[in-house]
Amino acid sequence: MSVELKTEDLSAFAKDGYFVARGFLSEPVRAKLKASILGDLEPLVGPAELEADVGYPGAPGDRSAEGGATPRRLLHAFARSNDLRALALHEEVAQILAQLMGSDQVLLSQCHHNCVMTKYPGFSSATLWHQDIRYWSFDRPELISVWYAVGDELADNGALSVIPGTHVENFGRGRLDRNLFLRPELAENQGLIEQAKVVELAAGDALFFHCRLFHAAGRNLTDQVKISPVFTYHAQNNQPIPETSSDRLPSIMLSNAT
Ligand SMILES: O=C(O)CCC(=O)C(=O)O
Repeated sequence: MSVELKTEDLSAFAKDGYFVARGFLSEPVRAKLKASILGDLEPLVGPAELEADVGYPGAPGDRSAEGGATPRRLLHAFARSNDLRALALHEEVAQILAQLMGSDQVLLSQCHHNCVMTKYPGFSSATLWHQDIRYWSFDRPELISVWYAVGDELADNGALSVIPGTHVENFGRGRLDRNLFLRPELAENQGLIEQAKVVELAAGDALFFHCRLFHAAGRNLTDQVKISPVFTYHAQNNQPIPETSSDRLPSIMLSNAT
């Protein structure tokens, strides 16, 4: 059955750079996914990135510090399990992306995101304001990521915040620091950050967001781990630039995008 995006979701995505598909995963699918991901976390099945590796605010100083073994991302999500593979290739996602991209040939990138983001109590870090496209190299900066809430995502466990509309604005290089995060000390950036909204998600929701949308997230201050699979997609007519990090692995064509 073909999914028709609601007009308000299409307009929200065009105007704000994101929209949330509420209750996207059924309870049995969500529960099975959670069990499969937890199985890869305890004990940790690599490849994985640790909090100590990213060095974001709040992360342990290095792998030998207290909490130094805390995972931050389970990498290569698509290749990890049948549950994650089915999620990455989800037929309804393909149909929604086809409408958002105006193309019925949609591909999953294996090079970007394609991971399960984790936020552990105690040793998680915050992510500063950034656009995902900053390190990605494609013909056009027009990729879309889908972020799934396996459990509830609220401000106190590190839910994403976004600055609506930033996916269509241009930002001079001077507004960003050496790692291409927004420089919070600049008055013009402060005005922008004041417009931020927390995107609260309930377990099973899916957030679709543009690769130029500025977003950030806080630490997990609760006592439960937060786990969020994230996949990124591009249209067939928007290819990775050869020999860049975006071209390390082949993209996977989704079927049933129409
Ligand atoms: O969960 C977070 O801290 C945000 C992660 C994020 O935005 C990213 O890795 O691009």
